[in-house]
Amino acid sequence: MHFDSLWHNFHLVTMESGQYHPIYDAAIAVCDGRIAWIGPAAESPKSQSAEIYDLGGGWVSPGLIDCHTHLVFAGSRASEFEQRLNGVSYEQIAYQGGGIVATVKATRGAAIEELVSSGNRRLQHLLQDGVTTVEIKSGYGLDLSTEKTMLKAARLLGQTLPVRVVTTCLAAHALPPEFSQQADEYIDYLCTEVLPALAAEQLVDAVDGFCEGIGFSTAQIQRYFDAAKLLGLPVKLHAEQLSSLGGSRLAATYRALSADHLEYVCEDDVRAMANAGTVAVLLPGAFYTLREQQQPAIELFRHYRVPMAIATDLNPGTSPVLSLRLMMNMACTLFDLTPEEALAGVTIHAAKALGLSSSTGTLEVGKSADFVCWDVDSPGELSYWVGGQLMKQHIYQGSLSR
Ligand code: DI6
Ligand code: FE
Repeated sequence: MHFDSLWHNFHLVTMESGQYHPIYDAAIAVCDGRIAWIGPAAESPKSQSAEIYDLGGGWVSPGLIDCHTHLVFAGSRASEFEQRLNGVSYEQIAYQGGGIVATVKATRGAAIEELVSSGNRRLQHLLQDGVTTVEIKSGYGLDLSTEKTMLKAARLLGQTLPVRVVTTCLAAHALPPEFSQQADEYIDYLCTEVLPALAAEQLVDAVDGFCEGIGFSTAQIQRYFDAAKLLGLPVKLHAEQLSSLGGSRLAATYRALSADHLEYVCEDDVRAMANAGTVAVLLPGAFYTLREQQQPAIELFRHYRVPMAIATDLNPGTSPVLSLRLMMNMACTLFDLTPEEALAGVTIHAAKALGLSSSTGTLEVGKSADFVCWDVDSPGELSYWVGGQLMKQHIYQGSLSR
């Protein structure tokens, strides 16, 4: 059997079918960046020419997948956090030009190099925490040229760092000032100009919107999704975050990859998601930052077998989160997921939420050799420890990155 490298001296979890499926004293053989063989080290294949890597103990998991981030943006909203905790109200902050509008303004004024370098700094934190695949959304440009720049910045990050970057166009995120009071006209502009132009340059892997009272209505999202469908692009949706509008049900009718947030989801929504194979993406960082009280309906997702993914939602307003492992912990503590469900949520189910089930998310022969070796004595510790640096080695497409 031919292979390029053989990795050994660890236990591993494959996460096949969303369960640990542990293999003790395991080994992985890699050929052309993919897993060529996996099993107990005692049975591992031999090759004269292969490079041998001893990982020095610990547990190996599939590389983690952060399937929902807004990590490309300019400016900072840290001062708003300080202001709010010093008693300044949201309304006053918005009146002073703060909030999402502030990020749009800063992002429109930024050169692509600036977006790449600040995005790079944030992405480094995720990599330190075991991420080998990340989704990055646009949505702070809200005009064709800036949305394009954001997506190009995201693609550049994927070309320079040891991580697979999946891009999402989130042009229906908020209403830009030049379309004030004209949400329908803005949606027309997205459908006729923005989406076709971005798709033509192959900058978009999926299309996302913000379906909310303070975002866009289901009727507006429907038109936007129709335009995405015509271009052959898969969709996903920020839905049921602050109120129950039926966005997740609508997304399911488009066979959406995922519906995200979902604190206010109802049983009909969950049933529709189950029938469509739509993944529920849980974002405990936004739940925590907003001090939300309403919990997503975990029991319903379990009952209808809707796969649950977990992501950071890394964004400057509602989720300034730089650790996916912290989100696993919060999903357990705040939403009652088990550590095994939490790990499935950042591996196999997150891969499904990105349409990448055939290439990553589990440790199986034929999949990309994306894996992480952790300094832990059991896989449940990945959800147990709060903070700290547990990653020992990061392997992306069969190469050791750190
Ligand atoms: N939901 C949110 O809570 C954020 N975006 C979204 O779709 C807000 C993003 C921000 O405040 O910058
Ligand atoms: Fe988001």
